[in-house]
Amino acid sequence: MSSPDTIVAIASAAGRGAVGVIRVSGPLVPQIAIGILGRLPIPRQARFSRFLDAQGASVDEGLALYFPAPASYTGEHVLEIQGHGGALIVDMVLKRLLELGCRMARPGEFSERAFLNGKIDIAQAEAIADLIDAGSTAAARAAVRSMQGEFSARVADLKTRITGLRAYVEAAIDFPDDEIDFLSDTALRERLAAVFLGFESIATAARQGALLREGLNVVIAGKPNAGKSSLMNSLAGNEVAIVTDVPGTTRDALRQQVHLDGLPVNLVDTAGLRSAVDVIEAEGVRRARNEIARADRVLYIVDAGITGGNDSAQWAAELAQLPAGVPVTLVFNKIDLTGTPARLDDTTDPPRVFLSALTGAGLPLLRAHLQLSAGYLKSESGAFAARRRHLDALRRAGQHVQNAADTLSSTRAFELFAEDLRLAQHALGEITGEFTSEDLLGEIFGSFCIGK
Ligand SMILES: Nc1nc2c(ncn2[C@@H]2O[C@H](COP(=O)(O)OP(=O)(O)OP(=O)(O)O)[C@@H](O)[C@H]2O)c(=O)[nH]1
Ligand SMILES: [Mg+2]
Repeated sequence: MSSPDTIVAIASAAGRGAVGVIRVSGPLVPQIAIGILGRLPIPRQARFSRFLDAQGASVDEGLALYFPAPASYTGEHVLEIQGHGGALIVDMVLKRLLELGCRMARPGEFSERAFLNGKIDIAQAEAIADLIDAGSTAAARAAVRSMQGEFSARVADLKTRITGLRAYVEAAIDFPDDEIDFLSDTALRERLAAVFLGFESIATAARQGALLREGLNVVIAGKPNAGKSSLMNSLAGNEVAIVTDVPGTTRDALRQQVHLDGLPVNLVDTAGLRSAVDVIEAEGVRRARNEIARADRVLYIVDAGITGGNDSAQWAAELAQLPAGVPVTLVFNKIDLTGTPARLDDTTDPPRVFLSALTGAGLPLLRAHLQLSAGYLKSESGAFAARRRHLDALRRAGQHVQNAADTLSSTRAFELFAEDLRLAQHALGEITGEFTSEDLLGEIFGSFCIGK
């Protein structure tokens, strides 16, 4: 295998700053350090140095830090140079480093090398990016937990338990004469129960983390004039959307993020659904339908001032028009006109909320309902910075374990049981990156900032 390139990137933010940080990683680092500093710094000690050009004249001066492999972020030799933060001066130092044999790093390439050298797993790498992008303190705390490997350790623990279960059953397959009756085997059932329990607790924490990271996408939809924009404004706490009594006021999909006790909710107000009167509105309705199809939850607004909330014939037909599989909450708005009290009924399908966007009555009920239906726990203790990719892998792994359990109780086909467990392990391995495609790696690291 050929040795990797030595890569360089500006690690501090672009533009003017007090300090400009440049990072170099790769096999050429020792000779590059001598080239630019005149000597190799003592490992892991900050040293004041001049940064020299090809003629030996100072370009800038500052601190230099040398981390010999493998005790560095990337696992390779790393040199970090901290000079003055002017755009031009940082660029001059960078040019010198390129002359000395580095090439510019791609986004996330330092972290990718850390992954390839076994310093971090994929879930940790993703958490680093999530930490940098965190939009709230709760999300940042969840990212730190994942970055420090708590999420990966829990996944690994689950995998170990499944391995144990597999070994237990495979031993029985190898010795068929021993006639073990698995159905009455309490040790086996206890192991299986422990695996299910492990899935449950990790999935709760991961779902929580994904919610903190990505937020809940809530689309407000319904007939023109139902009060969608009014609801958007009262949830957002300011006049984001234009409200008029003219049906068809909203055309574009309007976005606003709000936080419900730390839960980020991405609200989308949409054009009223009807046969549009002109091409602009028709485009608005098309966009509204697109948003609805992608929503985590649709708030379908019905004007209770017209229907009183009782005319189910009307909105039942409208609901049937929505794409199947998107969770819906029916919101009866304008209860100030009907005199009905604010109310939440989540025993019905879909659940119903009676409120007034105008007076604000019932809004706390709607907020609580959104948190609850998303599975959000107000205390974010133990959440991981999970992504949908992780939730998806957890769900598939859990399904395989469920299949395995079903097989065991119905057919006693141990080979199938063991195979399902193997598939579960494989799905879990996708989270930490044991089984990853080039494409996935490109996608994950490509979204990093340069220099990370
Ligand atoms: N009395 C009362 N009027 C409301 C309430 N909510 C909205 N309205 C009124 O209903 C009319 C339509 O409100 P909008 O919020 O613009 O309705 P919309 O669903 O966004 O309408 P389009 O954008 O045209 O689809 C306005 O005159 C609002 O003032 C409410 O809770 N009570
Ligand atoms: Mg509107």
